[in-house]
Amino acid sequence: MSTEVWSICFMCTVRCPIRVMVANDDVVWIQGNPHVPGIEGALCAKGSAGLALLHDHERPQYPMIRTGERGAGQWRRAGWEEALDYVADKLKAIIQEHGGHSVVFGERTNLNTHISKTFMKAIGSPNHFTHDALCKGSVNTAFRSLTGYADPQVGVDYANTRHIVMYGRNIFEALEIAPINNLLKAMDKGAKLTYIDPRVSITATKADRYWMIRPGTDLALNYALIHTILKEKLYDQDYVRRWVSGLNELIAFVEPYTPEWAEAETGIPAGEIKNLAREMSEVKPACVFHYGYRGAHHPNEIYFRRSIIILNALMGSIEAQGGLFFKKGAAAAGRGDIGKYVSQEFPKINAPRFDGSGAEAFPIADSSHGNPQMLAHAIINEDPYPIKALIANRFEPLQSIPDSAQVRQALNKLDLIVAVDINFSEIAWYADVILPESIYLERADSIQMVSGLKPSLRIRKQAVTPRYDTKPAWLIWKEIATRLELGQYFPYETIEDIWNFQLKDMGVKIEDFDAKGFVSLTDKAILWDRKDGIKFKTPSGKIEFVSSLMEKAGFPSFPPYEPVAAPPEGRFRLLVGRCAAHTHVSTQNNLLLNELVPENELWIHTAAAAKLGIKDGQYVEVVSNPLNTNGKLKAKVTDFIHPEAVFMLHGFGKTVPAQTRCYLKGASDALLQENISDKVGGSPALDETLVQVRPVK
Ligand SMILES: Nc1nc2c(c(=O)[nH]1)N[C@H]1C(S)=C(S)[C@@H](COP(=O)(O)OP(=O)(O)OC[C@H]3O[C@@H](n4cnc5c(=O)[nH]c(N)nc54)[C@H](O)[C@@H]3O)O[C@H]1N2
Ligand SMILES: Nc1nc2c(c(=O)[nH]1)N[C@H]1C(S)=C(S)[C@@H](COP(=O)(O)OP(=O)(O)OC[C@H]3O[C@@H](n4cnc5c(=O)[nH]c(N)nc54)[C@H](O)[C@@H]3O)O[C@H]1N2
Ligand code: SF4
Ligand SMILES: [Mo]
Repeated sequence: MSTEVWSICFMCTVRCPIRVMVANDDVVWIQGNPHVPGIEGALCAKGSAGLALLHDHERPQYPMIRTGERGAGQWRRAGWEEALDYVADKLKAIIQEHGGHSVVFGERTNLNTHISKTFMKAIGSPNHFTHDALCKGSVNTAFRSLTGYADPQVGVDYANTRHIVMYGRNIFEALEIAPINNLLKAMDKGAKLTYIDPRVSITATKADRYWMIRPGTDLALNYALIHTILKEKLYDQDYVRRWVSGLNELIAFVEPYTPEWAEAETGIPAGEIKNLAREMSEVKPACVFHYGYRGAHHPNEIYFRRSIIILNALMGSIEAQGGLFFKKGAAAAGRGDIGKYVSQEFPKINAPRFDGSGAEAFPIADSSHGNPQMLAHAIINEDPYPIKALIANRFEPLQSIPDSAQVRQALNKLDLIVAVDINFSEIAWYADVILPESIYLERADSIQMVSGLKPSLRIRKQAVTPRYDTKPAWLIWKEIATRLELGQYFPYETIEDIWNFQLKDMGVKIEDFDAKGFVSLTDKAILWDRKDGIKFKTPSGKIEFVSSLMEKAGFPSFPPYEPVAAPPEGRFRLLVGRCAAHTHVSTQNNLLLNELVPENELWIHTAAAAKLGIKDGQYVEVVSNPLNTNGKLKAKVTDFIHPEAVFMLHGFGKTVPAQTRCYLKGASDALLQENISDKVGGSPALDETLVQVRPVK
């Protein structure tokens, strides 16, 4: 007999709701939550491989304290009391001597982020950062510059769209279950997909129209689309009149950017560009120019993402059925807010952030997330002050921040590195202390508020007893804080205490989750009235084509387009991305997923490979500059990539021997990438580095 436990998958960050079947304290089956629209029982390969993670012996099984050199892999087993005392004693000394701000805490946003942030506020540090800037910081800034909302507050109505345009949004590989199911249903009903990427991804193969664009030139394409839409009056005139400011400035700006001009820059025929503009106009406002998820390709990213949002505004598709919508939260459903410990009163923190977020380096980037790409610079140069400790919780600075050799060198200057992880990641192996977290199937976490057209709450309950001597992170932070005499900010003992605190103003009880694993806060989709009710949060209350946020900070809304030069002979633009079988840097050692995709390959165009004497399947070496020579990986010689580019999957080239299945397999993109940022939007440009490729004899 098995029992049903409602939970939330965490094999990747999408957090699909799941139904876990448990027998004899073991997981026997995982599927998507059948009651949740869009999920309907479905799970991806990574979600199914949660079983292999649970039973994996190659993950940290107890707290460990380093005994040898950093990264040398010499450890001693510690009990929890000893390991937590060790961390607390070191932190106490560091905070006393250098102040709370000398401690930096990096994490991938998760259900307990409100508790991690509480920990940092309690110790007096402004330096909590998330992965967001590395992911979609420029999309965030672009949205704020136009609408006053950040990108997580915006969603796509895939189910009702009639035409969706995706720029490198490789949704069928870099996947999210509900959006894909909804998009496929819409496509069955006749919705069109236009896909633009220098590489023929799986999404390209499913599209109605595919354009192999010259890398880095999407902005030129969009200016030409806008030019056509304005010239042929293809836009939603009522919507634009009511909701947009700055149309005249846009008209004047795009005047020179004709489709013929864009053809030369992008390689896409002018007639095709005009056709797309007309087709989108025919189905407006039920159409989407997708703003992207992992947004940071090139340094002009902010203007590219703004141009996408401007196209949606012209189509009237912002807050429209089949278009984009603003996600509604508890308040819109007439409920009180979900409780967050971080909303307590804390002593004031006067120190600036370590990463220039919201300050000189990145004046308009979202400082609630920070800019982790500044970590190495800040440590090495003690700019703006010395940093002494890093806590990495579910975050991998040694694979997720460009130029990882520099990051590794910088981290070695620290007095303390603590890793809270479920894997022997590169950062765990380089840390002074590993505090192993129980995996998602072994722990319960804070309740998730899911904003959307129909806001709801979801729950992760504990499915099974931890296989090893591990703990949930929400308990780890409380335990360390208590040792620092800051326990008053963590007024809970159990997960039920946390849940009750979160739900106290919502009119929802824990039992309400029992039947379906989620609680809907409303029956009806909440869309604002397009005539008069859209609540844009810009100073003007409109979509600001000329952005007050940007102009105030001294950034022009419409700088002239800067042409993208082709790489010099013998060099290629290094593009990176994901595959359906892996999550970023987390799953390469998973028994099942490793079998599906054991290493990464280098996609290279047939003609370029021939010139270099490289054959399909042969090992090559990729070099970005003399310092960052990387490991070898196999060449995939193909016509399905633009000749100016090469491509590799992110997350390989790992150097931790304890992960035997992925040890030294493939190459690491982070080692090759230069740390070049979009200074306005806030994200590092992950596809900007130029590399050379050599056959390995
Ligand atoms: N399986 C799986 N799914 C995931 C994730 C995962 O790790 N694994 N992670 C999730 C997360 S956090 C994110 S951010 C999303 C990422 O979702 P995506 O951004 O859709 O995914 P990537 O794989 O990064 O794809 C980037 C694509 O952009 C293309 N590209 C590069 N340069 C250019 C250019 O100049 N123009 C255009 N048009 N295209 C370009 C690349 O060739 C590549 O195909 O995926 C999410 N879903
Ligand atoms: N070079 C390069 N850098 C990139 C990208 C790229 O394509 N190339 N992509 C960018 C993008 S889009 C993103 S979203 C970020 C993602 O960057 P990260 O957040 O660093 O990557 P993840 O693979 O999601 O996971 C990070 C760590 O979390 C651990 N982990 C997984 N589950 C748990 C858990 O339940 N508890 C704890 N405590 N730890 C856990 C994993 O073992 C791993 O060490 O990287 C960005 N940086
Ligand atoms: S997309 Fe897959 S791995 Fe990610 S949460 Fe959903 S089921 Fe899990
Ligand atoms: Mo991401």
